[in-house]
Amino acid sequence: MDSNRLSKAMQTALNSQMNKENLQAQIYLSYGCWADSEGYEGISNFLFRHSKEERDHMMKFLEYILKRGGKVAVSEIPAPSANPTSVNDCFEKVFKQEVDNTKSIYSLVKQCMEEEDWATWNFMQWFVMEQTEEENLAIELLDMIRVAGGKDASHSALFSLDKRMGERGGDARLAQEVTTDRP
Ligand code: OFO
Repeated sequence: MDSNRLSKAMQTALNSQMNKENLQAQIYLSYGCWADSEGYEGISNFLFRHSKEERDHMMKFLEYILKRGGKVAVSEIPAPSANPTSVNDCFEKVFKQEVDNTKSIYSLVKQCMEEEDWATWNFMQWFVMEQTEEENLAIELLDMIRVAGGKDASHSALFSLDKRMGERGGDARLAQEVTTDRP
């Protein structure tokens, strides 16, 4: 008897989003290494923490697929996109990535509605809220770099910004609440 409560198309879409979250984690990891090698310890720390949050998102998808009796397909992760060329570029890239991920989440929600898969629709609402928080966070980063002088930010402005980033607590509130034990 087939106990898989996900349609084939939904299972594929959830797996694809799961792997996308994993790619997001790799991208933040890679940017974190870039920031550290440029001497921005605070920004690097922020990006590493965010990488961990993206991995938790991946686990959240993984556990949901299993819970619904579906099959998880962990795929290879493409190489992360090119490293940033500056802090300004880094924050712009973070913003674009988050907006791109929001589009994927919305498309999954649309699919839930079309299939009338209300369990998955309900599960996806957490991600809708989370993406709003992550976009807000990315906008905040863009504001911070704009105030620091954008592309032409001075060394001392970047130094202060890095220090502030190092002093920040966790990132998005919802993401902090997720752990692999408590997805
Ligand atoms: Fe997974 O939240 Fe950002 O992308």
